[in-house]
Amino acid sequence: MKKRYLVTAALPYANGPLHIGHLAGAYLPADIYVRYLRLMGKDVVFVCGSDEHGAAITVKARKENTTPRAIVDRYHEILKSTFEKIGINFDIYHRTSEPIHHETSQNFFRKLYDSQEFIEETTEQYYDESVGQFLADRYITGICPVCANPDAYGDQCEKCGSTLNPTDLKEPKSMLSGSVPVKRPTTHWFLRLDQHEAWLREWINTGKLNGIQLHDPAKWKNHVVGQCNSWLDQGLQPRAMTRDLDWGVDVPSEIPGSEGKKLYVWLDAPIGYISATRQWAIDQGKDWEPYWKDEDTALIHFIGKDNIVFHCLIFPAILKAHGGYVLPVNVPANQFLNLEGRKLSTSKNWAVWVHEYCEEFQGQEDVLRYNMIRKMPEQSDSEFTWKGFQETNNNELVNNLANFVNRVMVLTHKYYEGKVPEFNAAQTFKSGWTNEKPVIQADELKSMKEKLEEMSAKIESFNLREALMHVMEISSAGNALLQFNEPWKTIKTDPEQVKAVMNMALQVVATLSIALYPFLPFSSGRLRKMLLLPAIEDQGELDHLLKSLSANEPILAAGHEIGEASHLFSRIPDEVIDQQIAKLQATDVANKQDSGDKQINYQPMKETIQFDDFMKMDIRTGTILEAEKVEKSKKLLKLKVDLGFEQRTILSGIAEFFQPEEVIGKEVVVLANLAPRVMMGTESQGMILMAEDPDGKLCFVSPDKGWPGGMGVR
Ligand code: B3M
Ligand code: ZN
Repeated sequence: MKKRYLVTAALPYANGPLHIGHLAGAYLPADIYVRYLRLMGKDVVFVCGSDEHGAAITVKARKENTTPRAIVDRYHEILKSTFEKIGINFDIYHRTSEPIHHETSQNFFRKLYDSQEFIEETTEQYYDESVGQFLADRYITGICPVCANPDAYGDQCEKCGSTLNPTDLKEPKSMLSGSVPVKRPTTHWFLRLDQHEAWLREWINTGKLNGIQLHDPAKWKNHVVGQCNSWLDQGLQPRAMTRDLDWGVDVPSEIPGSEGKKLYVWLDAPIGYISATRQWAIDQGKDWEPYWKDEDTALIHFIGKDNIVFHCLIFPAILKAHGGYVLPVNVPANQFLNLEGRKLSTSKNWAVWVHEYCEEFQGQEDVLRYNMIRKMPEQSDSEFTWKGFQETNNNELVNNLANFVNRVMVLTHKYYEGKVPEFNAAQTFKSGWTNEKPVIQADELKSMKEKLEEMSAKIESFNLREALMHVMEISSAGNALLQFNEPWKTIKTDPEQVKAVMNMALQVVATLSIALYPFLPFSSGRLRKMLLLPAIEDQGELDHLLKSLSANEPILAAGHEIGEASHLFSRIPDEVIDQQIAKLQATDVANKQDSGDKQINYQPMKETIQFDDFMKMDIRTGTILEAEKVEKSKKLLKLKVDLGFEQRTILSGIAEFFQPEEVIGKEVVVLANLAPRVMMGTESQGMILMAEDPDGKLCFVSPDKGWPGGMGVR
């Protein structure tokens, strides 16, 4: 392990509040990791802040008819207080509009300029003559060349996800005035990314730079390395590091041609991590430089998957070009969280807003944290549903954790007047881990220590969901300890054994009060209070606990007095969940009204059929293995579908709605005994079932993920 850690979480744009996708993507994983490092007694600085530049901000200001300054001031405050409420414990939450950040990023620019890392190039860019302004990529809309979406942006099509250049768009329009933009020459500074390609490729894939091992590539997530390599394989091109804008960090004025030019937001934003660290050091009377410059620092960036190339290729290239800075040892990016079957969307208000949650579910911050970890999109996209939220709370937090803690508290007060009972080390009882008889307390402490070590290993490899499950296993073992030994029955017949069992159960609660801290800090705090233990102070408490357990020392001494029991979690009733679902449905209705389709034209019902008619259909689950366009057909895709027991070729009329590469791997439902039919020269051996909306738009009807193929549907 390294001597010190600098952990960063992506700087959120100060153009909107925080939603659960942000939380699950970057902030919660970073917070868990940092809390864990502190429990292990490590030297850590955890920085974040608002990203207050770029088109994200100016577009929002224009929409709301106000200034960028007003927008960032408003959302910076909302973001900052939301992080506090949900327990994300940054050492500093900074802002890129602060003078210290402008200075830091200008110094970077100067250094790169002086060391000839830039080439100056004049290119043609879109210019809006009616407003007299060059157009940022986000200010140009037009038809997507890939999927024909009429509202694609100059940098990206949000419908098909393609990365675009403004000049790729068909029929481009300026968002500022609606007029057709013209091309005009403009000069910018481009970072020679092409010259950094070779070392980046080696560093990403082997962890080596100039023969020195800087990181272990086996610890990087596959999808992160995969995304980097796919960029590298396309060849890195010089990338403009400046923009024609009036909001952002000025290009240093002594540089000829700097007038009207601002730093590209993706140059200034990551440098924001450095400015934040500098400000933290000033506030704390510390030295910031070792955290960025000493080889014995582990720099770790927590981000969402849409930020991978910036943190794994472009920012490392900037750091290396500048010289003197460490490179990240890992960038454990997460994938995306979806909400009730759809992509989270700030503009469509399809989100659970964290500040609203904190208002409506006061005191239940950890329920959201727990759910976010259970659904954390660590390796692939995942999904949040309100029903799932309720079930997880009721089945896991209430039935397992809260029940266990409550039973231990109540019984300790009932039998021992709230004092940890003495126990005779030779007393045996049934193990909560295996139900084997007999064990002594030392065995149970050892099992618990092993679980904590598994938890640590999972956190260190960024498998936070599994890490939390290990903590919950400790709670389950505590429950089982009580269930197997039934102290409420044996209290009359074998009081000495009950003392041993209850003493052990209290050790489990005390252990949980530390092990839960990274994940559920509020509950950890409540547990510490209940046990009358000092609050966690980030002083290596877990490290000490592991040492005590290794030495077979109990955590709570016999005779220690505990406090009152209070409820950790309570059941969430249906009404609360229904309300949240209704809120989302209202959003949906509002969105539909906005887009004009006020009246839905439902298809008339077909005539009634008998059960036997239905039973004639052989409907099966399957998975699409291959997909290709059918020559000369606009509608058909040719699919190879795995039905488990055999593979079928099926022609499906979905080509207008899906690209072949989108449907590969899709789990589908197939009408399998439909008579084969030849279309465009190919025999189609079945039909994929799709849902159709009034406009004829199609969507898949899919079984649950991982459901086996070939299973009957009825
Ligand atoms: N603000 C993009 C985002 O919020 C950007 C991250 C900056 S991290 C240096 O997804
Ligand atoms: Zn598109």
